[in-house]
Amino acid sequence: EESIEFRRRTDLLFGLMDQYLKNDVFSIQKSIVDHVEYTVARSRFRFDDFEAYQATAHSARDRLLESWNDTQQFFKDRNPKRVYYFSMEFLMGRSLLNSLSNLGIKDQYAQALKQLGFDLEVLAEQEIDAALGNGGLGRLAACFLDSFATLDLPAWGYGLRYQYGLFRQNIKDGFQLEQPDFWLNFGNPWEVERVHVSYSVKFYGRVDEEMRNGRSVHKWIPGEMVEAVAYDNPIPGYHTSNTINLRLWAAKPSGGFDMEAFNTGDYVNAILNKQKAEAISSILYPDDRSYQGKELRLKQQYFFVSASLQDIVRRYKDSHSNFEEFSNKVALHLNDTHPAIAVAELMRMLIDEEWLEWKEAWNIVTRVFSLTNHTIISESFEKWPVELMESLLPRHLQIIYEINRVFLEEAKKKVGSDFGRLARLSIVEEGSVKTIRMGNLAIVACHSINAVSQMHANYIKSTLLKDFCSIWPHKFQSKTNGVTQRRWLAFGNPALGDVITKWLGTEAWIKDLDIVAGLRQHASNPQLHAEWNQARYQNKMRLAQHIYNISGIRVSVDAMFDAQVKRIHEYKRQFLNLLSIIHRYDCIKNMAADERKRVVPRVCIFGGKAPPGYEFAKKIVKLVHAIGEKVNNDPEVGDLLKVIFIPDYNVSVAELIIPACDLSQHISTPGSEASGTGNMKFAMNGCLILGTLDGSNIEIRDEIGQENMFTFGVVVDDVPRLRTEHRNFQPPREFQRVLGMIRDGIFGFKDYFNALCDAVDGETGDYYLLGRDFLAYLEAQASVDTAFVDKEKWTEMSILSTAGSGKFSSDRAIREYAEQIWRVEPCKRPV
Ligand code: F58
Repeated sequence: EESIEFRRRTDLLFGLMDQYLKNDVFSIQKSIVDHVEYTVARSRFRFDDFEAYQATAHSARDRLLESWNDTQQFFKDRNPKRVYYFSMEFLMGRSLLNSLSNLGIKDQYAQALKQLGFDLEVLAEQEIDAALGNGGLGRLAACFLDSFATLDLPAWGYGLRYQYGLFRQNIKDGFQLEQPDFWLNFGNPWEVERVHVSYSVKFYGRVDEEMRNGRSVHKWIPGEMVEAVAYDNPIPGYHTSNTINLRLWAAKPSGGFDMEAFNTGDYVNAILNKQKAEAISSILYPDDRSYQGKELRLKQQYFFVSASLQDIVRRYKDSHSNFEEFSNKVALHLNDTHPAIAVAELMRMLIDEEWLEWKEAWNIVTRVFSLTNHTIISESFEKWPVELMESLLPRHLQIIYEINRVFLEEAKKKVGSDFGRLARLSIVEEGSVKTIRMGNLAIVACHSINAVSQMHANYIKSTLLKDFCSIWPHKFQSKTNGVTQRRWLAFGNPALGDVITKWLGTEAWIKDLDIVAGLRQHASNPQLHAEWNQARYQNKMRLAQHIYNISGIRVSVDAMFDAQVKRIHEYKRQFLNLLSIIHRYDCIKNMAADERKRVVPRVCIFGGKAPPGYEFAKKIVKLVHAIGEKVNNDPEVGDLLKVIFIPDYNVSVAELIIPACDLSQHISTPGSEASGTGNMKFAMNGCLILGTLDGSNIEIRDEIGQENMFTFGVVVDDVPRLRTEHRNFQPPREFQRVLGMIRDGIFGFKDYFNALCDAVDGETGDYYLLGRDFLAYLEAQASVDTAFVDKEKWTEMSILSTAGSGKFSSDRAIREYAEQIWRVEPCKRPV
């Protein structure tokens, strides 16, 4: 009887949903209008752009969910080895156009909306960016998700659902003001709340030890419990029916906790305490360069790691009765050391909850974990005070001590009694404050640790990771970063994308970027030049309009658009760029009128957020504005030079700027940028690069050719020596002159910028070597000007830039990770 009933229900369900939603224009229109009425609850006859966006997003979401459900079912049936990407940050940006384009239904949506009186591109602007990341690291994670899905890999992302993403940057009188990012205020159609997928996460308390069957058993009695609730974000692949998942955790008060407080009458305080739980997933920490030891950050890290591991172990146990197959079925990747507590948590789960022996558990842990390191600066390695760890995660501290004890024993066999070395290798740092080095913990446990560019790999192997490298050389490798050409070229720059497709005779480059090399054979074709420049011209017009809208400044699209857009940091040397702009201004002012006719007009564009507590960076923001104020209003200068700051740089602003620039600058002091990924986005879009020999600039040069970009400056091997020789170095006259102009108050705010000048010519020494590089930089800038005047040559270089960018697709990067680190294979759902 039961089976008859089951059949009846299945038939009914099958009849009701016998096929996927239809994607013809009429069906799409109907679904949008239905959502206007039933989801947004507006009249189908009257809805504005925002409501139209919401309805369109919900209609797209329906289609994503179909694909998501079936992909997940397919993975479940096939049960392949899966990779889980753990990251504290996912800088996703907007989803509407990306989802529709990946699903291959953008044109139908555009048409459907047009007939309803709406423009899809305009509606897309209504979406608030999902800014759950600071910069390169978070955006890399987002590009990787796109590649996972497109390459059909059985992968999931795991992270935190922050209620406040990265702060919004408002500019008032040229100063940066940070405003909260209320990104969830009007709902988020791109996520699905899974109230039934939730796990308890424990904090504080004590550990009891008892003997059971001759074995000592640890029991963690928590002092606080918080519920982690899953929010799933479907991530569609391009030209595939696979849609993967980004699962983000939100903190909610735990139901079963502290009932006593209610009963003892402390009703109000009990509720207030519960609300505190939600603080865990409330805010993304803005990049403050060095680790700060904030308890809430460690709580965030443990919270998302614990929930994710519980979820993964539960899924594994659905189809396995023991842990023998775990490392053949699961790969866990740590995006930097932020989720490194996962190492101790998985040990704890396997030993205390699954009753494995230490050795068995460690065997599993060391097979499943791998790590990417994204930094060169040792201060960014997180260290947690032992005292904090002992109070928040008492059981984990015990486990970490044991891991360390066993490891140091091993290490002694290799390095003998070189105690200095052992102290550097140790997971525990004995200083005035005893700390746990999360980097060391991760390195000890991971089977693979990778850098993000070749140069980064070489550099850290001989510095930061030297001691580890000497005992475990096989663990270290390099995986050069990449970016998704779908968001950053095909969808973000459709005008140029169409030209590329036409000349290659195929759209296949959207899935296989190496194919763009085929443009090389046409690089000097005048017809291609005309189409190439026409596309780029359109993009420049769009950016010029945006600049006018935000600043009231009209810029000439015939001028060179020169951008430096990225987080603001001393090592990225925005200050060097500003000093050269002052030099240019000074030269123009001192020229005779007929000489000025030979000046190549430039629009210097800056964008980027300064970390809120970083005074130097905040002064840079102000200095850009101060220089702009002076230069942009100088009638003698006119169109020859404009200095523009585009506020609130984020993914969608980047999508507007990158396709429109002629030149982009990546001028960090060699040995300070691990890789950089902005350079790849610009190069792909045919924008020429002015850069130092740092991070992935070097590989870009190798791919697109030295003759197609502009490089300058000191080389990494000389940097340490030059730093020590600072006292004997006399900075060039030109350098001193421009600093003098700032100090003299030519740009106003006299004295306010002294700290910037002191950092490069004061007693402390010019750590980032601006003075050393200044003349070489000016020379490089002069060759940029010369090249720009030769339009044909410039266009050819631009085409060759795109043609040489095949390597910098995140598809290449992810394929390498999958084959060489995770050993996972595609699992493609049939159409
Ligand atoms: C960046 N790191 C590197 N960190 O600086 C950049 O060279 C590289 O291309 C990129 O990673 C991707 O590999 C980075 O963005 C952060 O944002 C940290 C987040 C946590 C707080 C400290 C900064």
